[in-house]
Amino acid sequence: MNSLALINEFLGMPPNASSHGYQIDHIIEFCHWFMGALFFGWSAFFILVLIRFRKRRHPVADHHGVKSGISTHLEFSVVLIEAVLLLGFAIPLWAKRVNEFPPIKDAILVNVVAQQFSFNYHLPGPDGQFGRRDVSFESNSNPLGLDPNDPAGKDDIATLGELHVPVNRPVIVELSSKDVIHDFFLPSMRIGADAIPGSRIPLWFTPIKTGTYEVVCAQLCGLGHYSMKGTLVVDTPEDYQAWLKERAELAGGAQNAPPAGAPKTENKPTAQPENKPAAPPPSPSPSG
Ligand SMILES: [Cu+2]
Repeated sequence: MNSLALINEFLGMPPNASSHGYQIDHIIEFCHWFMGALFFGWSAFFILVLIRFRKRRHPVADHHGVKSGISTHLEFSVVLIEAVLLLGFAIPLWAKRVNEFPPIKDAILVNVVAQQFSFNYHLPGPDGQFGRRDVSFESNSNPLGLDPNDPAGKDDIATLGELHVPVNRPVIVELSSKDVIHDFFLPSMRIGADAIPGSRIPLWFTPIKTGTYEVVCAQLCGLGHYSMKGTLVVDTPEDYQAWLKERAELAGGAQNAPPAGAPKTENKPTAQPENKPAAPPPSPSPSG
């Protein structure tokens, strides 16, 4: 990190830990310095105007104002430059990042299912196949709604609150929600997306540093929103295999039993959604 980038750290951004995060940090760093320059520029102009057009020097107002067209040309140029930046650079770069996914065979696939107020993680297990999920199977002991009759789901791994991924491998996440709009946000990975009920939203990132990182919900999703935090652990490949093995063993002996991830997570989910009405039903009130 160069010294110019210290402005991001000073303003509270956690250090980047993903392969694409440096590009995001550069643009944020540029914006911070640019906004700083604009702030000083406009402040100086404001002070200049206060002095130049003070009442003592101009006791009577001038009702004709500026005659030259220079401000119109300037404004038009600013609009043109901003349109080029947005349409020529920002949108194509964003589209590239959002549309071009890494090959699935190299990636770790995870389904993230958000609910009030925790994140469930669903991994395909050794067979590489996700088991079928259906809302009719959802219960406190089966928060993902895994179909117990689907053979592809027998070895699936389900955890709550804590996800492990190996370092230097792309992670492709498919995001969904069981109740309201949440947002799966990984500040250190410089990635996040809204989890919208009824939608499956893909996102991807490649962690490049081992460690333990915060996962937060970035949409105000209810009373327990503040507690909707999780952990992302980026492991070495060996540690990741050990974790997978441990989870697979737990899952193998735990069909129709409590979810594998429940006992060992750091954050405590406050409640399962079944027990917690999201909002009181609207009651008809007499009018007049
Ligand atoms: Cu949330």
